[in-house]
Amino acid sequence: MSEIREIHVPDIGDFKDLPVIEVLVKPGDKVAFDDPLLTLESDKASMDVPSPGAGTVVSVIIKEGDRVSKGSSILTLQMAADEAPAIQSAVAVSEVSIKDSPASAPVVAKPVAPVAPAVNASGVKPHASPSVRSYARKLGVDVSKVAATGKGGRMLREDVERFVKDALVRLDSPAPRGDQSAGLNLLPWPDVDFAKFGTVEKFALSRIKKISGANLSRNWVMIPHVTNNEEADITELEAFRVQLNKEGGKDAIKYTMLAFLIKAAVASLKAFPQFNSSLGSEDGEPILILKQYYHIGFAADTPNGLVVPVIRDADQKGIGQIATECGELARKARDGKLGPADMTGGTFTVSSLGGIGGTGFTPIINAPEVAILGVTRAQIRPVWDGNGFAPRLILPLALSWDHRVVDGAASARFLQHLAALLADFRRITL
Ligand code: CAO
Repeated sequence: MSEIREIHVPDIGDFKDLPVIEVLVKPGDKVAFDDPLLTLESDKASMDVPSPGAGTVVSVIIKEGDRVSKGSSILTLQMAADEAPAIQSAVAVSEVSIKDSPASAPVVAKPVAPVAPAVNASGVKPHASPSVRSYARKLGVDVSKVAATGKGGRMLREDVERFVKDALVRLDSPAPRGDQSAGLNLLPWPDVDFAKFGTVEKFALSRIKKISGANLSRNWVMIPHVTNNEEADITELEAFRVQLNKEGGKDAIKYTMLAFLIKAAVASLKAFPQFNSSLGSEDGEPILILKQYYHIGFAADTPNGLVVPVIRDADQKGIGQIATECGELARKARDGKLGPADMTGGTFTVSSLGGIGGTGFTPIINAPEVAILGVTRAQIRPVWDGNGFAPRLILPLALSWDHRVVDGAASARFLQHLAALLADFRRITL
């Protein structure tokens, strides 16, 4: 025996006429008790309305953009007869909780962008549709541990799949790269209602920011980073670059400092091959994989976030070709047109903030690479030449390196070598 029941918005405290920002179910979906049916947004937080019972959605009455208050019709649900009492108890629960705290469960509030683990650590339910929850249940995945990357922090089927894949990779990864979960046992992320302290605006993170953020966090936490600093006198090199650009005709190449840096980085990697490597493992033993190719990534700032396109076989290319390819890849990056092939296989990265400014920074290693060169703005400085001070153009360099693979002495030598090449580019031919 089953019966069809109309489900209504429960008591949502003092809130009235709240906009529906997302409907999470469609006719035919099976929902369990407490699965979220729709998301409402108040001026303080967004909140999920949970299902008061288990059943199959027959029809959805509400749509995105509608405004609702207590008692508004949401949908009709076909329920087993013995589910009917659950409806009453669920509404009763929501009334109590809402009165206690208008921004908490069971109408689940999300005052901050809900990247799932951080939010869940603070006790807020993950934001996933019934079908995603049921998929996760089928795979034995605890949704509270899955990082959500969908619109508005919603959990996608792909998030569950990524979680499973990562878990399998962790199982397969033996000791050298350590405990992949890092076992940090950290405090939960502070769950602050910022709107309590002043006006705020909320924005979803771009796809690039979500992906690069997750990668940067892992790299920062798992790699023992050290950064060495050095200065290169690029007075002559800059004069040469300016001269080359002056000589060029209408369709001439624009020689950039970045292209010279990539070429000099390749020569330094050849002299110090451990900087062009990755950690790996074979038969359960840690190994170092030295690469005999030189694919150099460069950080490119785009309106949607940071990306790292890769110049392939930079050792086999002239500075003009490198400059041209960097220009093309940077344009593609800004237009959001980089494909996976443009961004994979890098062996070392150059991150140049020289065109923007700064005197130094600590770049984060782009794993599985083991080092990254950070460059900031060159400035004219008085440099003692033995007789007096001469104005010289000095370029600050920062090299972050993985202390599991290289050490401070090697890094200081690498930077000295690089600085010497930049100071006198003829050395690159030696
Ligand atoms: N010192 C002084 N001036 C510099 C310089 C330096 N180190 N590097 C570049 N400049 C100058 C250039 O000469 C250029 O001037 P001209 O047009 O007169 O020649 C001007 O700054 C602009 O350069 P640019 O930054 O547009 O070009 P680029 O080739 O140096 O850099 C790119 C290209 C893609 C690296 C850059 O656009 C970019 O995205 N940089 C940001 C990278 C980043 O975000 N890194 C941080 C990662 S960690 O979050």
